[in-house]
Amino acid sequence: MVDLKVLTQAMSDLDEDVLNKAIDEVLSKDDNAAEAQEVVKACQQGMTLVGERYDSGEYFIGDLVFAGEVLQSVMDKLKPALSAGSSAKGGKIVLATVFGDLHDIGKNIFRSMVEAANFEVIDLGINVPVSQIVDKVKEVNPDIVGLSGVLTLALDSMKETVNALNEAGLRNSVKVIIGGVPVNENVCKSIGADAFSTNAAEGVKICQGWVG
Ligand code: B12
Repeated sequence: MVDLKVLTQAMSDLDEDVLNKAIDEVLSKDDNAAEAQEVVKACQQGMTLVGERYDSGEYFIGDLVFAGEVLQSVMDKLKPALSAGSSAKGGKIVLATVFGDLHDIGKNIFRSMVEAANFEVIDLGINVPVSQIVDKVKEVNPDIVGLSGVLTLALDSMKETVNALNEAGLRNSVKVIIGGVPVNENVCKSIGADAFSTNAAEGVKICQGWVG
């Protein structure tokens, strides 16, 4: 097992060499799906430290953008190992970072993990207008709509999206899951979503439960 504390620190330090070495070690092993999941968790904790170093003034915007790229490349490398752990058939998800919000690191982690669980993901990107999400749901008839956001104002966009799905008569044909730092049970209820998660792996489990 790779040292997860070292990985968390390496993510926090944006040290690609250490990260790549550890990931190569995981990928060189057979039956590595569980360890790959642990690596994702460790890197996510490292990302929280990156956020703290930004808040304290040690890191700047450029470091945050770079951190997002590093984490995405970790996810890309680990994807084959993560998918090897899942043989169950997934469903179809329309996924978006909601209107007004440009943060997509968490959305992309969720996308990588849910794709690894054999779901088909139609990722609409960031800052996605409500009407675009509704139109895509009409067009592709997904099982699930996943809404991501980390800004407080993203919660309003999530609510507007759920309302618009209702008005378009589509709400009962999809499950809605919301994710990102500001979501919690109360928010989930007030938005009218079916589930929430601040953890991508847990979100994947919820989605798997829905498509059975
Ligand atoms: C990285 C970052 C940025 C990067 C974003 C790069 C990118 N490509 O995403 C950049 C530099 C561009 C940025 C910009 C801004 N940011 Co910023 N940013 C952050 C930071 C440091 C980390 C966020 C992050 O990526 N976390 C790591 C990911 C992995 O966590 P996550 O998103 O929660 O995702 C996990 C789960 O929630 C879940 N999940 C996520 N989505 C989904 C979806 C589904 C369906 C499911 C099931 C699960 C799920 O899975 C993920 C993995 O487990 C936070 C501070 C912090 N400490 O959090 C501030 C923060 C979010 N930013 C903030 C702000 C204010 C801004 C700016 C407005 C700054 C400015 N003045 O310009 C702009 C935003 C512009 C906009 N309209 O969006 C504030 C938000 C305050 C608020 N309450 O609204 C924060 C909290 C910083 C702060 N302390 O003030 N930011």
